[in-house]
Amino acid sequence: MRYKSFLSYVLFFISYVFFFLFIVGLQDKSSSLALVSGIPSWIYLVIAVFLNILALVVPARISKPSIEDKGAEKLLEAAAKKEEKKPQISLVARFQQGLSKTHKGFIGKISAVFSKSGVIDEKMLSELEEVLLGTDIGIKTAYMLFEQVEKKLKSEGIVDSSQAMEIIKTEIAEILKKRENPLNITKGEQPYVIMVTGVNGSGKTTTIAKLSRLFINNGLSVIVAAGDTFRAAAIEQLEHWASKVGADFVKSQEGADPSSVAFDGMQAAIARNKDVLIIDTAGRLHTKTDLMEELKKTKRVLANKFNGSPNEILLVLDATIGQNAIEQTRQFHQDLNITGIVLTKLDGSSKGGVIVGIANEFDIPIRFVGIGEGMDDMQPFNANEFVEALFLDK
Ligand SMILES: Nc1nc2c(ncn2[C@@H]2O[C@H](COP(=O)(O)OP(=O)(O)O)[C@@H](O)[C@H]2O)c(=O)[nH]1
Ligand SMILES: [Mg+2]
Repeated sequence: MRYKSFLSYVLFFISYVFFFLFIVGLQDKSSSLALVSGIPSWIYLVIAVFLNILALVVPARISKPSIEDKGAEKLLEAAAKKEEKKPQISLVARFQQGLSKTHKGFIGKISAVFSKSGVIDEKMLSELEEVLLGTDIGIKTAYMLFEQVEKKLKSEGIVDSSQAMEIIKTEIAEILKKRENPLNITKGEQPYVIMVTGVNGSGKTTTIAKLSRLFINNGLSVIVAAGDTFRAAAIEQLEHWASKVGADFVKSQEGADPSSVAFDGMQAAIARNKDVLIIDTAGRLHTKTDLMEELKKTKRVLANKFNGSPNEILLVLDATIGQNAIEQTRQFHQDLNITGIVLTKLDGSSKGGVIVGIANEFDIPIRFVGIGEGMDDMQPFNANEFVEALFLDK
């Protein structure tokens, strides 16, 4: 039991005892319940009122707010605190810092092979192959990358390991460049509609807040619709972020049909003349077909309203799950025809190499990368910047 509520109950109880004494004193001056004879009964009333006020005020002052069971609130407070504490460093430095774990977990493993001996030979090549297969880029991409690198090393007669590292860097950059295609939104006659999908916890809601902030900073007006109706906390979380970044907000009650929330969002976006509508969606496990059916329905409802809507179906992927993100992409893409990817939590992951596998296996633009929980911790994906930061040995 929490101290705060326990103390309130005790104080309320005592105040009612005094109130009772006041009533008794009014009716029967000689009652044995009057504790001290001669005390006017209004004194009891004063004490009762005083204790009542005390019950309301004192516990709030002496106990810190508890965040044990507050779901969304807990997440939000933690995120806000982290944002406050974050040192003010440049965007590039933050990006490099965000990728430092992946640098160690991916590039570090490759360079460890080369650093054993400066000269490239067959033994080293087979070690390189093995190491690549053990990274998060996925087997298919690992084989392809190895073959390309081996071919180049042999055809160019390269024996120096630092040159070999450059070749790997170039190959990775080539793969990533194909998926560099920033999301450019211009004000149009109808709202630009973005449906945000992904499994629970991948970072959808946070990404929506970051996107809204970015668009608003670019002079676009934004409205968000709380289409994840499975949990009340998810609706609250989005509402909080929307008001924080200055976006309009549309919601329905918990358990409502997500496609109807999307429809309401569309109506509101049109009525309020908003440039961008961003729709949050539920993300229970993608293996449950009903989730995909529901997402497809939302997509249909949007398309029925305007041809070509939704303009963008973003898939939010959590970099910490490594290779599983490749399988998630496959499943979501198969059902929904994903038009853009956001890779989040690169800052907390050494498995960010998966981005290379996703870029190689799917013809889907990587729109943004998330490098933290704060509102500015997301950047449009730029292959060169990404590769430079990834290979940076700090
Ligand atoms: N470190 C880090 N955490 C993130 C990032 N994006 C989201 N998160 C955190 O991941 C958790 C789940 O995010 P949320 O947006 O609620 O996921 P959703 O269930 O897909 O809507 C929250 O604690 C977020 O603060 C990121 O880029 N980096
Ligand atoms: Mg969410």
